[in-house]
Amino acid sequence: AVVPEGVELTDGFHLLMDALEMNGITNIYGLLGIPVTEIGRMWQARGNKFYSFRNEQNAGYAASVAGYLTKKPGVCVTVSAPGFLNGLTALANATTNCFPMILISGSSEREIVDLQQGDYEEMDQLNIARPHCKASFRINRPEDIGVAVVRAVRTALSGRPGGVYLDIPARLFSTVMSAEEGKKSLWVPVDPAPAQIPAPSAVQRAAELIKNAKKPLILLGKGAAYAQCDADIKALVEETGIPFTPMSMAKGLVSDTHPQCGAAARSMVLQESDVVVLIGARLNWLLSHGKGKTWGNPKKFVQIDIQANEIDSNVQIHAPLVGDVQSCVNALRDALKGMNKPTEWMNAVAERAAGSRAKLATKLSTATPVMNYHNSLGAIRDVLKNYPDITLVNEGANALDNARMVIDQYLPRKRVDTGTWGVMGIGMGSAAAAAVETGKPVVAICGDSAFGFSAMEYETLTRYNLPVTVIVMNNGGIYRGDEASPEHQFSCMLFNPNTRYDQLSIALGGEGVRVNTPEELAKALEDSIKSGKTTIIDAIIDPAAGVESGRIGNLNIVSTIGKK
Ligand code: OXT
Ligand code: ADP
Ligand code: MG
Repeated sequence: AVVPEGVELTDGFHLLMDALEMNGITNIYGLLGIPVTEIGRMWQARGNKFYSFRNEQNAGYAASVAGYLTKKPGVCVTVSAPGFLNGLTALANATTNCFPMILISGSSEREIVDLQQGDYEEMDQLNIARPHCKASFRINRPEDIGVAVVRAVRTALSGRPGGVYLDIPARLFSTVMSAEEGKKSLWVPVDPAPAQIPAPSAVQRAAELIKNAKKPLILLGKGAAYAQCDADIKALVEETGIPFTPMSMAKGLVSDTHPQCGAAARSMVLQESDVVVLIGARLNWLLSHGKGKTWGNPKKFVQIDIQANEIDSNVQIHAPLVGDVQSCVNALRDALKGMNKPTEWMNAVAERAAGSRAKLATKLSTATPVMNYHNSLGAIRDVLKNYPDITLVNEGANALDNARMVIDQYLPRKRVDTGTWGVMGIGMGSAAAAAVETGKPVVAICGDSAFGFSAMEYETLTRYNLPVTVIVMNNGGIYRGDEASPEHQFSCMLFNPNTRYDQLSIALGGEGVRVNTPEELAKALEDSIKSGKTTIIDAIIDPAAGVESGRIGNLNIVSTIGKK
């Protein structure tokens, strides 16, 4: 539209920033260049934070973790085509994990892209993003920026949270309109993540099933952690006496040391329970699809989920409770008032869990010439016990699975890991976001392979002075560091054994320590947390200590005819 002379102007850049600010966004994670550079500068000039990364994938992981931790969409800004594609991996991962996130990318001009005339970084980003997120929107006019941001926020947050893509053709950023009209085009969505109340009949059905169970089990997933109704969930657990077991990122939602925690009796509770109450956890591969020998006795499921068609995704759900976790949990608490606690079962689970914990404890303190996953993680666990509000970021295979088992979590949303996809590379982006969003220290335990996926982002951590301690579990390879190499070649599973992750830290402006014993590791970790300085601890682990694929070796495919 032509704006009459003398009228105060605004443009696409400013309207976008106004709309984001109005929606409570203060932190943007991203990587700048043509055509989005000015967003970063002007966002900072307004007193907001732009966290500038070295690769968009890591900026995207940071945004998605910010979304998970805060229940507000995390925002990532990237340049066109290649930058967009790097960010898209993180957007897809966010959607897979049900984390709210908005990826905003600059894009090339439509008339050139649509005729495939070879524009600078030409790509049909809108359509490429579409299958990887909840919605993919393009903004064509400055007066639509407000509505687009509102739609993106509401889409990311409502129902099952997830990713949204916002495509902004370069020219729009500098397109002007009247400032007054622009201001009128912005608003904040009312109640963007509305409560969804389960039907009373569904609550009754679930309550009957639970009351009549002999061996009920509550299974907490990261959807329950995301819901931020921690006290209600703890009350459900305690009022009913039902043992619970957390999925990895739900660890600490109710403390791992709670007397009803069945994490250390996992295979027993999955097999022997007769009624399982899933709260914000999907029956996907991580739960063996609800069937097979993991699940032992026949059982009935109650499932609390906001996404109606998640119900019956794999096996029959006898009592679906479709709604938000908080409303469903509180409705169930009401309906279960006065329920008899399953005392015998509670005791049996507690006994098994105590036995497993005691057995594991003996392995955690063993002295070995070289550190293994048990004694190293045991040392870490003893230090972290005293810092319950540190966020633990965790990736790797053995480094992931053993840390999940050994390290207790005491508070909700203090563990961020490889999630639903089991993706390597979430480490440094997640650590950055956790430090920024919580304002508290972060410890990242990473396999040496896992760390490599985002290692250069360590410079991002030192640049912003983030209190992150990265412990690289240096066993010299993927799964193991002692694989035999074929003649005249270096094994495809190994890394250079001379790699010095501690020196990498120093080179990138941080502190670096190399440790060879559990005692040295504990001291280095304690010192690093106390100093608040960005640190890498290069922890030398026995190359023979790991196992192929960690705890999920059963999913690994091997040749049926063997080596030829
Ligand atoms: O009851 P039982 O007896 O069964 O015992 C259970 C619990 O009761 C007990 N337990 C306890 N005992 C005592 N005390 C306590 N406190 C306690 N707590 C629990 O312990 C056992 C186990 O319990 P858990 O862990 O709860 O249960 P379980 O059975 O393991 O649970 C099943 C799962 C599936 C829920 C669980 O295992 C899980 O969450 N797994 C996630 C696995 C995962 O996602 N792995 C990552 C992917 S692996 C692979 O693909 C890798 N890649 C390929 C690649 C990837 N992923 N991404 C990209 C972008 N590119 C490539 C690569 C490259 S891993 C990898 C790198 C690996 O090398 P690194 O160097 O990084 O790492 P290292 O291996 O260290 O070298
Ligand atoms: P985990 O990996 O911990 O088992 P999943 O990511 O598989 O957890 O499952 C999370 C589930 O939680 C998803 O099915 C999602 O729809 C659901 N969810 C997310 N937020 C809410 C909420 N506020 N209320 C109800 N369900 C939710
Ligand atoms: Mg390794």
